[in-house]
Amino acid sequence: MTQRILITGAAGGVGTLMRPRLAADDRILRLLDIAELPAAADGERVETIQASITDMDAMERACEGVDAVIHLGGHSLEQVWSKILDVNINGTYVVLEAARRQGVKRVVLASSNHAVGYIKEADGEAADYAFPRPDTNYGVSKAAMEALGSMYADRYGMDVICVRIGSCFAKPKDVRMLSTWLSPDDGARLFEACLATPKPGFRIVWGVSDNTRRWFSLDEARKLGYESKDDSEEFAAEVLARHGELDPGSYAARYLGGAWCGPDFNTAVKEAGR
Ligand code: 15L
Repeated sequence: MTQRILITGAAGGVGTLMRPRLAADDRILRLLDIAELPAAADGERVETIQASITDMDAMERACEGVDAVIHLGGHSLEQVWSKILDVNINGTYVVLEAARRQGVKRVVLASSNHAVGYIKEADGEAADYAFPRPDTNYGVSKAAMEALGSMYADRYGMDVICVRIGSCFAKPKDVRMLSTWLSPDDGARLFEACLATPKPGFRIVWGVSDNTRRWFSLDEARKLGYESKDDSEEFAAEVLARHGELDPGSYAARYLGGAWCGPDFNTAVKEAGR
């Protein structure tokens, strides 16, 4: 039977990387974004919708006939509170509520390491389900996303998996990302595991590759069937030659959320500059 998967934020960074990787013969990808999406290539089994995740009517229509939602939409960087509240927090509510109204049983939420950014490297491996320690307005929205997901799982019996994504890019861009990197192929493997695992209920898993420098648990992700095949170490020499070793006193070295925990990411300053 053909499966239909709705991907929100499909024109964004992670969405663009996942589009070709999540394609399958027995699957239609329904791609949604507020930005214009590249049209379907020859033979590509996609449907495109240009709409905001904050638009309940549009989201309800987008969820019609869908087997699962992968919610990647929203601001992917720090923003002033009003935008985070509207797009990331309310938008996630709308996605979950529209899915519930349309009887979609499974939602995979793109959470982030910034939901727990103030975890210290010195405290050892970052656990699955670590209590929220958001580092920014954006991080708060990811903690709220997880709380909303938990509520929809408990109250309505939906399967909701929150993936605390580290850094999903084609290659690690800096030294911190040698720990936090999620290769695009591993990202797709993890999303496939999230879609396939029977009756997961509510889960929070780390979205990182099995990097030599990883300090994140992969236990819960592995329980879903995720098997990482990539390791950022293959880029280590190149990244270190470009950036040098991290200063052990720096935010990037000390905190999970890296520089986002430091004064340059001061959200109050951002608010003042609105
Ligand atoms: C995130 O959550 C961001 O969306 C992404 O742009 C990266 O900065 C990533 O975290 C990270 O921490 O590297």
